[in-house]
Amino acid sequence: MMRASKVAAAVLLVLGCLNIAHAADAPKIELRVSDVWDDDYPTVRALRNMGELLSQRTKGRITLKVFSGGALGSEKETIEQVKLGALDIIRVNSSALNNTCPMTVVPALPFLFRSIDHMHKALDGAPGEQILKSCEKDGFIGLAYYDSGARSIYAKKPVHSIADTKGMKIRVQPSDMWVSVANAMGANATPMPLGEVYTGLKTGLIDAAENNIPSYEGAKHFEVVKYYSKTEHSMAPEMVMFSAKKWATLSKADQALVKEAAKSSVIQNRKYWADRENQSLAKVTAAGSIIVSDVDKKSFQDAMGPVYAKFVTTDEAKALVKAIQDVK
Ligand code: GTR
Repeated sequence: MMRASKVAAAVLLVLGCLNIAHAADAPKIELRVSDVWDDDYPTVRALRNMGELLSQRTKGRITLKVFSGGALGSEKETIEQVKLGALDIIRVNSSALNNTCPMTVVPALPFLFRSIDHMHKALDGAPGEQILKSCEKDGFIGLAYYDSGARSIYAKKPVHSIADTKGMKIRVQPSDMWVSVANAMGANATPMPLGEVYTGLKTGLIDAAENNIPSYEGAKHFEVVKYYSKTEHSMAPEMVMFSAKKWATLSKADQALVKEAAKSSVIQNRKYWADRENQSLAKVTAAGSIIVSDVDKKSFQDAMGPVYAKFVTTDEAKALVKAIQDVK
């Protein structure tokens, strides 16, 4: 017995050494990730956490290089790079993927989620996984969702009901679904990248935009338009997506490490997000922004039928919408 266990221990020791030697020999992997936001934004902070965790768990073998502030291009441009395998990871809003991975339309749909809590439950559960998985055929391995709160309209005038958005030139994200949302509001949709919105508002090319408070603040749009009206028409989440081309070159064990690190950064992201929402609100109100809470949301919600009719057409999309609505 003694002898057998000694032999087993010796075998384990040798195997262990081989394993360490293997890990030490394995080539270092530097993954590049892009985000349009600056270093202090909740999404970028969470990506850094993901990177720290990866390098801790691999003793520096896998690292994450974060390109913040849109250094590698707009969301549309970096989505293309990831598809081609020229860039490893992107953190973009789900809406930016709408035209590329059709199922990402669902979590961006107007008035789909009843609350932030409902959104978290749906995305943490089976519907969220299904959407991430659906993008594989389009060239992306979905890793995680980050928070993005609720999106509302901001303009030079208050918006109390859908009557106020009639004829407004609203900037939307480059997504056919979003053009349809603005049209359903009676507005003229102007799709453009985030980086052009400040000038667009300043020059009058557009009258309005829509986003969450941290984006309204972070992109300095509050300096140009003062009325932020809480239409809360969408809770389109942020998504962290890995290039399927690059993914195929990683070992199964490394794939699992990357997935785990991304998932665990979600927890930090939610804390950063809650803090940032408060800070951004304080900053914009101190600068003179007026938050309009007296909004007839129902007038907007009632007008969204055509959006659902146009974009929730397949059995898969219909079932997904229902599965999300059924999440308690
Ligand atoms: C923000 C999001 C960005 C970008 C932006 C936009 O909320 O964090 O990734 O998609 O919205 O409206 O373009």
